[in-house]
Amino acid sequence: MKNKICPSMMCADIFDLKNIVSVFEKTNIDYLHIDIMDGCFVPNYTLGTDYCRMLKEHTAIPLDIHLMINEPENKIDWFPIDEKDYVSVHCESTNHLQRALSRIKEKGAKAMVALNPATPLFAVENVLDDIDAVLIMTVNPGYAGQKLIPSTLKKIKSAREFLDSRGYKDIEIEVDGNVSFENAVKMKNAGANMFVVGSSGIFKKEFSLEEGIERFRMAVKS
Ligand code: S6P
Ligand code: MG
Repeated sequence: MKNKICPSMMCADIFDLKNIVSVFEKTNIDYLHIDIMDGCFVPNYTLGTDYCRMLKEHTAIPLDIHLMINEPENKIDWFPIDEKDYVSVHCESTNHLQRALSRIKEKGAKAMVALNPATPLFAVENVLDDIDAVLIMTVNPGYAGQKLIPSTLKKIKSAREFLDSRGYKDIEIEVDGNVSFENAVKMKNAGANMFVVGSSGIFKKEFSLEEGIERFRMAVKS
């Protein structure tokens, strides 16, 4: 499965956004990962619907919208999404997971279920026909700059085996949280192919964004 790089836009300097997005275009970044938080499902606020709209108007890079909000099924329409985009919903955030996923599909976008570190894999068992990817959170959602929860590496491996054994080899696995160069290699070996890269990956003072992307690509290259 193709490795995909999804920079976490909450880690991008908002005052330098134009340049950053232009680097992403030149380096063929796969998705822009946008964290949407509501202060209820997670204890923070980050980016919002207008931010998504502005990015969508400015660039053709597809969006990877990570909804960390309660009752996402009632809010899918708020986002500017089409068939190129991914939207993930947390199974812990709704009593109506299948409804949320089918609303994403109705808009033509790709649907992903996100799992908190403590949530078992079988939470996705009954929606495998409704999804294109599973997002394994490797930290508890809410903040950038956290440390990897080691047990999540095993969970990525189990997720790949779980999906393959049920005949869903095409369902992708995204990882989010402390995806450093070093951790990304372990995550990739465990079965992940979509990498959310933030402050511990490509956004560092020690090297340029271009260099960070190049180094990341080299790290996860088979
Ligand atoms: C966390 C959020 C993530 C972070 C990303 C930051 O709730 O979903 O997308 O923005 O993990 O990356 P890092 O390298 O600082 O952990
Ligand atoms: Mg995220």
